[in-house]
Amino acid sequence: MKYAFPDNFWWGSASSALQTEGAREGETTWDYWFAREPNRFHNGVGPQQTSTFYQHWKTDIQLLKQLNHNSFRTSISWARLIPDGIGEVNPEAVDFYNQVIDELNEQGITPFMTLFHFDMPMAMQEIGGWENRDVVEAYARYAQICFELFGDRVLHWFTFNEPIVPVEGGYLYDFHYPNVVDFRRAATVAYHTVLAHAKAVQAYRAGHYAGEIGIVLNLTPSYPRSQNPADVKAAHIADLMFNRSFLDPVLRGEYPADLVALLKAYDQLPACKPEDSALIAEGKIDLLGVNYYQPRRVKCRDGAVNPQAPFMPEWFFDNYEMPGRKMNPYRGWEIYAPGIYDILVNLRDNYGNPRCFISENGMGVENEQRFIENGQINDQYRIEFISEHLSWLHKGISEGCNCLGYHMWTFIDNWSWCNAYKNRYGFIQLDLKTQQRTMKKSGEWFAATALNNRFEKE
Ligand code: BGP
Repeated sequence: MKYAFPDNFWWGSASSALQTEGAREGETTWDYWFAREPNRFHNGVGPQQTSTFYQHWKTDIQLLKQLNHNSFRTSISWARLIPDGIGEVNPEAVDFYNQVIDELNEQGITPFMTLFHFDMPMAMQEIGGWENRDVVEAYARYAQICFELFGDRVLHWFTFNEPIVPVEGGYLYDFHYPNVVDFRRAATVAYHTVLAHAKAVQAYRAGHYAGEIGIVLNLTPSYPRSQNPADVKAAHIADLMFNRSFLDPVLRGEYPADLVALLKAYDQLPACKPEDSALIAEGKIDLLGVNYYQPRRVKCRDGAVNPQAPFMPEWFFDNYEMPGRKMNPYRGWEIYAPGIYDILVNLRDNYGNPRCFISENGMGVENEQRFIENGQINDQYRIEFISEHLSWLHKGISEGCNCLGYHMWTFIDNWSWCNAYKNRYGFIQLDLKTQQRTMKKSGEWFAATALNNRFEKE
């Protein structure tokens, strides 16, 4: 089968500031947490040990070129640009981002910029992070500064990357700082993130910049175990909590009524101000980035809830291990390529078919050295993973879905939060000690696919 993609389809990859750049003046929650609990990080490797993009940005952009990228997403580090979150702008950071943006543009690689990719300045966390509305204001100022500094040359902005993840990690499931387990605080963090997003969109519109603004969401389609109404209801609630809690505000300008009713019934709603709903309505986006890694499979709960246990999303469903599911054992995530199509169809049918693109998709694999042949990692599994997902994406486009591109996570193996360098995702292998970069087989495959704007698969 031949799969050809529309003209000007975006081929590229995504990364983030904290995961690639290396140390900076402004401390983030990650630096702070790592200094106190290094054991939380795989092999005790912290956010200082990255793929050194701060030093090697120029040659790394050459590698993007070799991969035939026409677009590339990274993020601006709030803590690098404004070390204490709210005060002076660091001129060295301005120079750095100017150089990166200019070089990308010169090389014909369209820069896509995220404003917040899990990297809260520690000074902002010290005053409560997203629980504090002052941090929402500080973020809005930071966003405005970025638009003013770089908005003439960056035409695709994203307010947040996967904003549900800091909510889950930091306030429900203990895999991000500040390691709180408290649903109401989690809901407050999510709510204030949506307000911060809307304020950034408002500022962008007010500035009449030339480009467009959106958000990147990790959408995990919720599949019920069966069509039994109890299973269907469980999947619906999981969808409300993990997808629609952000998807509806940014595309429809309001929260789903049944999500609000559910949280109200359990006394978990965050404090709202009367003017918030008008602001949220102004946060509607131009472009949606979809990160897709895995589906969510759920069933109704088998047992009763322990009334002493903290209120959790899992009060309403159990996770379901579907027999025969295909797993990525290293990351523990199911691989299910049709999910990408289901997401696009849902956007087409229920959200007015917004402009969107796949902003992350990928496969983290441990110990890839064992696949080295003649000095190169032969990651056939990654080529299969990508081509499977691309074939479903192609089907979505052929049925009218407004999907404009495909970005992989990621271009060079990078630091992955608590997993550090356990699982590798890159098109390019990184030797952490020597910082040597070597293209993997998948990099060559992707470069050819991007160049031809098509690929073939049996
Ligand atoms: C996404 C994040 C990325 C990246 C990727 C891989 O959720 O946007 O920052 O890290 O997942 O996941 P992980 O690093 O957890 O294996």
